[in-house]
Amino acid sequence: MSSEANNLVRVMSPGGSAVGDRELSEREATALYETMVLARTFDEKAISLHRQGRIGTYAPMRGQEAAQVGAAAALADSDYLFPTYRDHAMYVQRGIDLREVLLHLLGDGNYIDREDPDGLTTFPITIPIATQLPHATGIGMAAKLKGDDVASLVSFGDGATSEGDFHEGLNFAGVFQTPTVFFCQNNGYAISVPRERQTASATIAQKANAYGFDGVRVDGNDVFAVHEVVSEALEKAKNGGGPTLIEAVTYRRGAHTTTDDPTKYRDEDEAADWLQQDPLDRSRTYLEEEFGWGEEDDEAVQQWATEEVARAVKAAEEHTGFEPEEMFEHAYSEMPDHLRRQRRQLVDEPEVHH
Ligand SMILES: Cc1ncc(C[n+]2csc(CCOP(=O)(O)OP(=O)(O)O)c2C)c(N)n1
Ligand SMILES: [Mg+2]
Repeated sequence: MSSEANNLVRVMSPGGSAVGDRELSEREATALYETMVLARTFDEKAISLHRQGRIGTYAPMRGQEAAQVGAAAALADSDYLFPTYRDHAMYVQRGIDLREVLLHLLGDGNYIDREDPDGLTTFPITIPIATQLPHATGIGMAAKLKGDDVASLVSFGDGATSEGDFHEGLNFAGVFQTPTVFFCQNNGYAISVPRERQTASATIAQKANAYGFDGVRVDGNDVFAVHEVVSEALEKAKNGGGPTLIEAVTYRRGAHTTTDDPTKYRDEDEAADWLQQDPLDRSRTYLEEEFGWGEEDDEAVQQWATEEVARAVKAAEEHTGFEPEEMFEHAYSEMPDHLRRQRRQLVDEPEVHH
């Protein structure tokens, strides 16, 4: 069965720039674009900081800004977000200080608000693939039992759909109708493995059929379309309609991480084709046509983004407060004995353990 023949799979705006049923205001549309510019500026800076040896390995998101910003912008502050190691644009949209994101890349911290860890709604990144899916289902289940008017959104890649945790997360969500949005960024690759080698399914969205809920396939380089379908899925989840699987079709323009070389396994023409679908170019064209957006507007946004990123880098590099024993915090409400012991050893004998 092809994706188009599957009536649970809806293809939004292939190649176009649909805004969906509800028109976004000029302010809303511009804000999405501005956030994408900030995210890309951060991405470029992070790559050069890695090249200079100032941060550790970094996973670039160039090309995926629309998917990440569009999805995160649809969330209410009280909704839960479970991102991956590539989702820095989601953090940007969520209003997490870029200094905090950089501190993590410097080896200090995990974006958890130290003042208010109990108020956590934006979770730290997960590097083990797909482990965050059952978490998002579980927290959705808890919200449902408590009667809270919130949903959870979990982001993951095409490669994550081959993991057992993907099945467990979606199966449980379908059976218990949890208010969870499964947001897959199909960026064409899992490191060097192309999407065609990942699954024999025609689409990722159609996998939702097997779990008894809706799958939606959306143009992941159209920030407005992504925002629209994620908003609909969140609304449905909060109204008791259960989970949705969204496949945002996009492309990882850069390397898997700063330690990867995609020229070893990827065709240059393919990347050139996707360049025509650049999410920033597309939404800028929309702003130009709809709202008379001009070159000066764009320069002002770029300047703001450059300054914001420079401020964050300076603040992060000035930070000297790293306490190694903090790695034991935030995992348990009551720290288990074995961790208490390890923490004490680290504090008492730093010369042995640091
Ligand atoms: C459980 C687990 N297995 C393997 C890895 C190694 N690994 C890191 S990234 C990655 C590919 C993931 O691809 P995808 O889900 O498509 O996400 P993308 O990197 O494209 O954003 C793999 C296999 C891992 N981190 N965790
Ligand atoms: Mg991928």
